[in-house]
Amino acid sequence: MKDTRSIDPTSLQMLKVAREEGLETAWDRYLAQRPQCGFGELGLCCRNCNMGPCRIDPFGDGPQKGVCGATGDIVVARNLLRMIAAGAAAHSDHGRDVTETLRGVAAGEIKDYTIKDENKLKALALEFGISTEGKTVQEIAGKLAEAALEEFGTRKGYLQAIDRVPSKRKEIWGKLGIIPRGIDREVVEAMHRTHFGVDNDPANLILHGLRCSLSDGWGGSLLATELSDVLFGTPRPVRGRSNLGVLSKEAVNILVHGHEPILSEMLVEAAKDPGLISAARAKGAGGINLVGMCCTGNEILMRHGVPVAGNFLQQELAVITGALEAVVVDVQCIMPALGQLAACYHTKFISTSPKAKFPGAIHIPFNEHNALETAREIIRQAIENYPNRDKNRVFIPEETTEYVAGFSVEAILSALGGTLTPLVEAVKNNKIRGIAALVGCNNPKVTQDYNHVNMAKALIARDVLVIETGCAAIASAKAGLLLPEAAELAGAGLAEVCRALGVPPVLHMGSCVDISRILTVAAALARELGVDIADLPVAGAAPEWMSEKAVSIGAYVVASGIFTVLGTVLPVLGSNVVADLLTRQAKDLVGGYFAVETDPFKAAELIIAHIDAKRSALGI
Ligand code: CUV
Ligand code: SF4
Repeated sequence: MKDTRSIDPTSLQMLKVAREEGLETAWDRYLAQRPQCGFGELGLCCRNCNMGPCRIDPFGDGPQKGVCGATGDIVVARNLLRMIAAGAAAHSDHGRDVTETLRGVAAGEIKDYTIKDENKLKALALEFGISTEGKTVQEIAGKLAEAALEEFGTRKGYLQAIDRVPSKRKEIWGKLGIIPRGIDREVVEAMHRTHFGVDNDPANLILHGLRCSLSDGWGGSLLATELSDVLFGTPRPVRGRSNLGVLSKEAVNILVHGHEPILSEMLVEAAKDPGLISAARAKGAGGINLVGMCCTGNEILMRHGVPVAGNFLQQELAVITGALEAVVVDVQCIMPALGQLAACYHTKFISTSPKAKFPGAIHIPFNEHNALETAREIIRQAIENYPNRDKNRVFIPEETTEYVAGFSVEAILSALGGTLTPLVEAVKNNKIRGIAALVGCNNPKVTQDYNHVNMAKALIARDVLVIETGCAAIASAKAGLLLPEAAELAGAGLAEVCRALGVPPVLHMGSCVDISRILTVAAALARELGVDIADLPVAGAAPEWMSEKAVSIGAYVVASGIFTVLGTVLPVLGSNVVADLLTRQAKDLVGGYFAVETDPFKAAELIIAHIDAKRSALGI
């Protein structure tokens, strides 16, 4: 029987090994959870106070109200707002850590990082109204970091990057009262409103959800991206290799998994240390092989072309190769299962963030102040561990696929010769039909990568330029869609543009926080055309999403005016009111709205229909 858990050949091979070895993975645990709780699936279960837990009967036979009188609509809306708040908090706290690092570097307290992109620093300073004249780079960085930290609790009443959007968009947000006032504030208010006995109006709750998500997209995530570029360099097109085959039989394999480039950048640096490389050789290894996974993988593949071992559902599979000396993690998307699994091998599972500890992990606290030394220590431990590798238990799949990544906004502009005009022209004359942003995770509810890859292929074949981030982009890397040669899979118009520019039809724009790059491009395109973001032939999709961060992303993309297709069902179907708000009324309120479509081919059709409608409304 065909194994439908993944379309990735390496995943399928590793799942076989897992079965032979009697090891469980997320797929097994997912099966064990089935059937999953119907109340939870519909969003109808509430634990917000201790008169509960309460659940609302979706069939109308059982209770229709919680102990407090909350209806299904209220419960669903509150639960959704909490998901958005958690997602926004995760992205924004990442943004805060990057901002704090910039502040420390500027103050001379943090010595292991430098400022790699002075131009970007100055451009951002200008945006924040900081004069650069007569100031040193350190001084500008200090002022910018202060201004950025201020965004988290700003009293000026709106976030700086809101100025990037066309005025029409700002008006829409203003009228609805959803201009985010401060990053932390919106998350705190979401928690307040969902506390017992506060906001019990579904529409009011959802509107605040949009505001909270905007503080992520145009706030926390945006700062994470922009200030990471300042500190670590703005990505440029770079070639690398992807999939589990990037693990080496001979070298010390270190997998870095999680999200913040603060850790991964230093590991990249330390892995080049000649002293450590000879230490690895002294242990009989061929060298040090640092590889990435998930979004931290995206961060270092965007900036350094570091090999990426896989996306979300491959984290356990990487351990099962038996070839990992260490899995090093910081925050987000790290399965707690890794501890027990690593213990079945010689693999050391190393946690580094005070915010994220795991059973079975060795904790090596990483902070910006002793970053390089800690990174070296982590690599040393991995090297020490190399002789413990049981060569008889090593199985590394052979497949690797090359990718070209690194498409920051700046890189796209420079590929276009400095302005967006050629892109706008290509859209106007229908060589490019429109643009679709495919983002988000893997989820064992979906055959791994099946939705990502098939949607991307279906879209490029119809001349839709696809831009990607996160695990979606890694799926495309593995499928060979991030290569300029993939232009042959594109429609004639898109293929012509790709060949002329030497770019792939699917552009990798980075990690999940880098969806802020996508927002920036969308805003700039709208300005160039003199229209609102909602008028653009542009759509979004999260074909295999699983995390609360993805919910926040979906919400800010929709709130920014962009139609978005979800490939797994959002837990809101227990409320017609909330479902209708998200999939219909949102269109009139903010221009963007959600659709749910689990079939990637049908999802692509939805996007194409949307793009075509927007084209004819623009008269192009
Ligand atoms: Ni942040 S959020 S599984 S790593 S994209 Fe990948 Fe991306 Fe989802 Fe996580
Ligand atoms: Fe039940 Fe209302 Fe308490 Fe929720 S807030 S647990 S619905 S009583």
